[in-house]
Amino acid sequence: MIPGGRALEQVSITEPIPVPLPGQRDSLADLALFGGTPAFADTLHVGRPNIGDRERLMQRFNQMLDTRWLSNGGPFVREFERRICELVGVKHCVVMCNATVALEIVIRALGLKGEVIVPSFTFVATAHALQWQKITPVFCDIDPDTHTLDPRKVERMITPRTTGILGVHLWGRGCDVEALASIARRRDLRLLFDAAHAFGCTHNGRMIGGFGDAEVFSFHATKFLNSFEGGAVVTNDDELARKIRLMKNFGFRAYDDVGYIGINGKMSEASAAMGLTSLESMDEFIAVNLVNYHAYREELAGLPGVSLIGYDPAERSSYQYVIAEIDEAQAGLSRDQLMAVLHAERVLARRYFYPGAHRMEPYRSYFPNADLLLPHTRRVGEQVLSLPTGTAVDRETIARVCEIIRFAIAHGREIAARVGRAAEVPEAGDDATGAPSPLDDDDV
Ligand code: T4K
Repeated sequence: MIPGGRALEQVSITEPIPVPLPGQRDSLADLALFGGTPAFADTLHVGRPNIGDRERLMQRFNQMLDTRWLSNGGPFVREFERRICELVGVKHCVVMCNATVALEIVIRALGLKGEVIVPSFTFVATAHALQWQKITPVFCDIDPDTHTLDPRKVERMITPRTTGILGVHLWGRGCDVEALASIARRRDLRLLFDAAHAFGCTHNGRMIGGFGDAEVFSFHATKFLNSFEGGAVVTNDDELARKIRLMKNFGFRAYDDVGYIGINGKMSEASAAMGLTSLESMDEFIAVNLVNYHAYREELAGLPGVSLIGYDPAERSSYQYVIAEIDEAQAGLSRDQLMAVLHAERVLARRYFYPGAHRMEPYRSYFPNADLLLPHTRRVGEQVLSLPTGTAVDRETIARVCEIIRFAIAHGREIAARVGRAAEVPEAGDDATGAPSPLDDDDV
């Protein structure tokens, strides 16, 4: 229950149920990695969806079925777009089936081609949205403190083929928007932001969504505010919004009249119903995330080699990610070794965004030497660990997760010596997910 808030979905019995670690934790044998009983009976995931008012959602579903309006810009889609415009303070919002397609469409609508400068330290969809259209993602290093594009390095990556900059507001913290806007202005480039992590967040007091030529949100199930699958382009550019609206609907200008090539990027009414219902609980989701974030801070305070990324209290944030950075020299064990410990205990902490898009195919083959220009991407990618939060995680669960982390750090060097560097991260149980299937398409 959130202080002062409406009751959210109770954690169901299928959610992780903590069971006590057996015995004293001063023995390494108590760790599941070395044969002990896992701390959790069921896997604890990063990215468990937040579910708002279930009754209200069912009402909307019934209304949708009664009216038989299921897609193609129905009333829930229009209302969702209106509510996002109000919240973000932008003129236009076009909701879509997911953020990846939204990125692809806005990239095309902006006329980007040739090369676009983008961080490698992001979810691979950011790069794919370019490469899918045969635009070269030019991977630029990040600022190690903010984890977002380093504008000084962006400037150095510009070539005569560059048409745009695609910044990513990671973890809900804005990029250096002002510096990137100044570069884009001076060098006559388009400026676009992947704001998949930044819905409801501010940068220098202004809502993220109104920067650059356009910004793209994600409402994927794992985002703090979800529409099952979903995304949105927000912009203050009338002409761009008009174009995007047509492009996401096959290019139809009117019945039987197609103006140019388009695709099916539409959001369904069911998704919009979920999005609207989630919006109504947004403040509660954020309140839970904030409580969780502070609980992690408190539990991990003073631990050598473990720091949580911070948020400026003057900014609004969704606090949807709890990101720990593990400094091996101080912690005694590496991020991957700590993750192996956690996974064995069924805490499925994630290495977002390891190893960096440039070390995934096809980019690894296209740019085999990109690593040389991305030292901070590499280091941060090897240190960052995303910890479970959201409404499926309570204070007691966080205390137990942190207890494992504290124990692992206290025995860092011993664990490291036993596990070794090449240790495989064990599967977190039969419900573990996320192993991508190998690429079989070398066409893009
Ligand atoms: N740009 C950025 C910066 C992004 O982070 C993303 C998406 C995008 C663009 C593209 O947005 P979309 O096109 O997706 O709208 C997940 C999400 O699939 C992805 O949307 C998200 N970023 C990324 C950060 O995380 P994985 O590979 O971690 O997914 P997966 O299946 O491992 O799920 C994460 C955890 O959540 C799992 O441990 C299980 C749990 N889960 C997941 C789902 C879907 C649930 O408990 N219930 C669920 O329904 O990518």
